[in-house]
Amino acid sequence: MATIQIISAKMFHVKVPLKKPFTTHLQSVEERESILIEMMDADGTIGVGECVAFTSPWYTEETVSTAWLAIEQWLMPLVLNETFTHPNELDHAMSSVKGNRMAKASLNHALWDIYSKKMIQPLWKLIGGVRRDIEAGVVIAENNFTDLLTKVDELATDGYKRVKLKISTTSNPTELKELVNRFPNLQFFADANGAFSKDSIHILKQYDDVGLTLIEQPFSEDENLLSAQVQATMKTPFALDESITSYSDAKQMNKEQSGKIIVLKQGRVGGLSEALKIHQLAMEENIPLWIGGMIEFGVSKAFNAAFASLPSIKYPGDFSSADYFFEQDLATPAVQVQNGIYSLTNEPGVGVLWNHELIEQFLIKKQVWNEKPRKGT
Ligand code: OSB
Ligand code: MG
Repeated sequence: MATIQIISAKMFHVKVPLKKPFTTHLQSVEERESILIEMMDADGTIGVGECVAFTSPWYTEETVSTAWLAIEQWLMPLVLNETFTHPNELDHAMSSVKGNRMAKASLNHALWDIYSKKMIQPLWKLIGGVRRDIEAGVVIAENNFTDLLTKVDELATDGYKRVKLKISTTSNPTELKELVNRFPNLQFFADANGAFSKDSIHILKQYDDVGLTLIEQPFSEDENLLSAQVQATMKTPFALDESITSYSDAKQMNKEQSGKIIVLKQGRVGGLSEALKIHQLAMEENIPLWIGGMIEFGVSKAFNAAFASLPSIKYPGDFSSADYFFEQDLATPAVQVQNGIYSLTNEPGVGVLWNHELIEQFLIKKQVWNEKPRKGT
């Protein structure tokens, strides 16, 4: 059994420009601000985490500022100088803090990384992964049809297995159908980020004949009953993203059939421990899962990829190469998608570390706890 005593930690607030803006009907992301976590245990084992909250609350309520505050004031004090034998014990300790799931996930991840290093196993094997090669999909935020065609063609040539497009009430289902027909070997997903409402159901229904594998989060996260009513009338399965913040939400989705598939994002559900509970449910109830992205750096991506090795993951996730959104990744080694495949590490742990030289270049602020490991205390 591993005994982990966290003796020091570091937290970095960084801001990195995107190669080009990522635009949805809700927000245009031009720079990615994130919180990066590093923890060390008494033996000197280092664990990494990444908080995927955005600068403003356009996707979920949490932001970089609220997550920083939550980690500094309430969460890190529950970790520092404490001893754990398993990462799930930290979740139990953190249950005294409501919500703040993305903040919690970043600490949960750092502890899982340390735990799997101490167990001398790659994280994906430790959690029960069954495959080392992960099929990669990619998200396109272009909406001009000619640009879309060029981009999809380029990505298909790169070997990506699946393309996800952002849609809203003003997108064009006829054009989308033409696009889908031109690439018979690619799977297409459409993500609405909750753009539809009871007044636009007739528009959503036009997407049923497009040939999409699934439609992601058609309605807002507080319209799950409406989602169930409309899902019953459409053949294209809905995959819920924003609606699923916990195991309990996943269970409810399955009972009410507000969606048929879950987009798993560990940050959104509070970390790997909660995500594994959802995976267990998915196994029992035969719910297909796939892994969503958050325009994240390599640490979050590596946790996503480890999760994607589990048996209930049925579709390619949002796994773009490290250089898709950014000039350089802040994690090392950078994620390499080759011919549409991301291959998992055989190293113990999650398999990546933060690149401190690069972090320095993009740093806004940092917080350090017990920098010098205390020996003999
Ligand atoms: O809704 O899936 C989403 C990016 C940021 C916030 C929300 C979402 C997204 C994406 C995935 O669509 C982008 C990626 O590949 O990282
Ligand atoms: Mg989504």
